[in-house]
Amino acid sequence: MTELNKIVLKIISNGKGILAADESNGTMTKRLASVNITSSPENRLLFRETLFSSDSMKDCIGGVILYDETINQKTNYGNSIPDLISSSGAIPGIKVDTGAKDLAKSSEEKITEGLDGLRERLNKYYKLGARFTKWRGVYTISKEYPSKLAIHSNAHALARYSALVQESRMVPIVEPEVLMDGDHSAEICLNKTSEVIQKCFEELILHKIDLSGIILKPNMILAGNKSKHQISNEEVSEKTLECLKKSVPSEVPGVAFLSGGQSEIEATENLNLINKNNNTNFIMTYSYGRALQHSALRQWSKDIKNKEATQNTFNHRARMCSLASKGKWSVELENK
Ligand code: 5MM
Repeated sequence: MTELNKIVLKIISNGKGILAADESNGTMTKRLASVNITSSPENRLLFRETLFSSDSMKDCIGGVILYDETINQKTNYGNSIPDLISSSGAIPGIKVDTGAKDLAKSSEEKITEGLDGLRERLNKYYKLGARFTKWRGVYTISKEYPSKLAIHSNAHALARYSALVQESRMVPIVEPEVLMDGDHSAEICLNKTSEVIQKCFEELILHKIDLSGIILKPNMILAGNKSKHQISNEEVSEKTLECLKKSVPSEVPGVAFLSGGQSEIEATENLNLINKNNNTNFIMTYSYGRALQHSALRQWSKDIKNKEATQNTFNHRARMCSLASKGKWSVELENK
């Protein structure tokens, strides 16, 4: 077993998943504004350290993805954020892309940037304690999109990023996110997501990536959020499994889904069914941002000093996701 593969398994095995707390300041400002809290470095830190010191971190969270500001912050108790995360047994990770920008010659689509100077930034993050990283490519579905150009150029960037990360002895999370925005059918989402993931692996293989040392972070297969033809949770799990079976090489140890705008319950229930029906060798778990933090953020906004109430809310959500990653979640447990 390689060092990279060991890191992967530590993050995603045994009912653990990833807390995606890597919102850039712009996104975090929107999240905080939605609950009437001012977005300051102090408030962003307070919310995040409240989550990172929760009990469920030990059993349910194998890795936390951080944003540059957070990985450099010290907690209100004086230790560093990576040390706080490591003290629960979880691994600190870092978002290293610098965002999705307009794609030249197809300006309604996006290309993720951040390759310039990446090797140097990775060395710095390794010294701060990071052992895995994240890079997200974003794709939209419409009549003409995603274009071949967007599919190819984002896959190329994800592969170049992954090579630099593995060279720096860290695990790359490869996140191609096909957005749920639109009125497309689930069948179109299945076809487009499969095409996107297959191109990513073509490029990853070309760039000599050790596939046992990556985590794939894809979207689930859903109908567009404006489609009149929504599918059942059972169908989401079947189509998601179909997509991954035909698109992901067997050397990949596991998949950690993004929630992508699903509600907390939807994201939990769909993951649960994926695991119940899992007929692959891949570990299937979560790397949720909104679907782990939404209720906790609302609770926190009621009284930002009430650590216990926020942690209770977060613990429940993390425990439900952990059960789902083993196919053991139920409505009864959810409502207990
Ligand atoms: C936490 O949000 C991340 C996006 O941050 P920016 O847009 O501010 O860069 C995002 O990449 C996230 O990690 C994944 O999309 C998963 O989050 P969700 O909320 O979709 O589970």
